[in-house]
Amino acid sequence: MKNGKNNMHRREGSRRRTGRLRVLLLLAVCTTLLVGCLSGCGEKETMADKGAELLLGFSQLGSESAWRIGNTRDIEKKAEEYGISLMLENANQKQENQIAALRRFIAYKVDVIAFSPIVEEGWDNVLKEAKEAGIPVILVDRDVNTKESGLTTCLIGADFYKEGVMAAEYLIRKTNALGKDHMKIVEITGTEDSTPMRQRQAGFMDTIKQDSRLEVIKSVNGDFLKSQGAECMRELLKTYGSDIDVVYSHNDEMTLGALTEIEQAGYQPGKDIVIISIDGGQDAIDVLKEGKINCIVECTPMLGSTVMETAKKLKNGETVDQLIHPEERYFSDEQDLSNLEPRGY
Ligand code: GYE
Repeated sequence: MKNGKNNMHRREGSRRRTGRLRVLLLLAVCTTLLVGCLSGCGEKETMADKGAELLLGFSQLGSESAWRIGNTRDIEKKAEEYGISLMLENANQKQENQIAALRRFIAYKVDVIAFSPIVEEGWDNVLKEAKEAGIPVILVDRDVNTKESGLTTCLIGADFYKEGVMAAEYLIRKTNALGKDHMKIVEITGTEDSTPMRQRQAGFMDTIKQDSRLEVIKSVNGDFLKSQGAECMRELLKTYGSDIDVVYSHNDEMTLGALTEIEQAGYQPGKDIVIISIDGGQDAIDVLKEGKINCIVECTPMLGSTVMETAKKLKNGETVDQLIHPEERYFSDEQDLSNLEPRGY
C-alpha cells in the first residue's frame, strides 16, 4: 500500500511535471513564432520602404574637401535611415558630369532629384527638362542662377554671406585686440562663380568696408583645393612677403595648404599672420587649437536629415520651405575649445 501510494504520488508528480513541460514548450513555440513574425513583417516593411516608396537621385559635385566628403557620407547615412533609395553620382568637379547625371535621373524617372551645383550658371536647360518630366528638384548646399524662376523647389544649405560677415567681424575684434591701425589682407577664394565663393566674399567685403584700417591687397582663386591653396600662398608670399598681415581663406583645405607655405617662408601662422578659415573640419580645428589658425567660421555639411525630410514631403505633394539654413557658429582664439565635441567631418 505504502509503495502503491508512493507510486501514485510519483506518477501524479511526473504527470504534473510533463504538464508543466508541455506549457513551457508551447510558450517557447508561440514566442518563436511571434518573434519570427514580428521581425519578418518588419523586414518586409523596410524592404517596401527602400524599394518602392521613394527613389532619390543625388548628384554630388566632387570630393575636394573634408566638408564635401562629410556631406556625401551624411547623405548616404540619412537615406539609409529614412528608408529612401539613393542613386548617388559624383561629378568629380565637372559641371558637364553633373548635367549628364541629372539627365540620367530624369530618364530613370526618379521621384525627386537633389544636387549640389558646382557653379551658379548653366543649369537652365536640364532643369527645364526635369520640370517637364514632373520631377521636383532640391538644391543642396549651393544655389543656381537661372533665367526662368521656379525651376527648383528649395535650397538647403548654409548662409554663406553671414559666414563672410562673421569672418570679418572676428578680424575687426582681432585688430582692436592687437591695437593695429592698418591690416593688409590677402583673400584665397573658393571655386569661381560658386555660391560660397561669391557670398563669402561679399559678406566679408561689405563688413570690412566699414573699417578704414582693413584693406584687401589681393584676392586669388584657390578652387577650394589644398594644392591650390598652397600654390596661391607661395605666389602671394613671393609678391607681398612681410606686408601680409591677414589671410582670409574660403575653406579649411586651402588654409591648411597655405599654412605649410607660410611656415616654409619662415613666418609663424597665427602670430606673424592672422589666419581666418571657413568650414570647421576636425583637422583644421586641431590646428586652431595649436594656435596656427586664429578663427574658423563653421559651415556644417550635415544636411542629410533635412534633405530626406524635404524629399518625402515633395513626394507626398506637400509644400516645403524655400530656404533652409542650418544654425552656425565660429571657433576662435577668443574661446576655450578644450571641451569641443568631435566634429564628425
Ligand atoms: O566650404 C568647401 C567645399 O559648398 C559649403 O565647398 C561648400 C564648400 C565648402 O568644398 O570646403
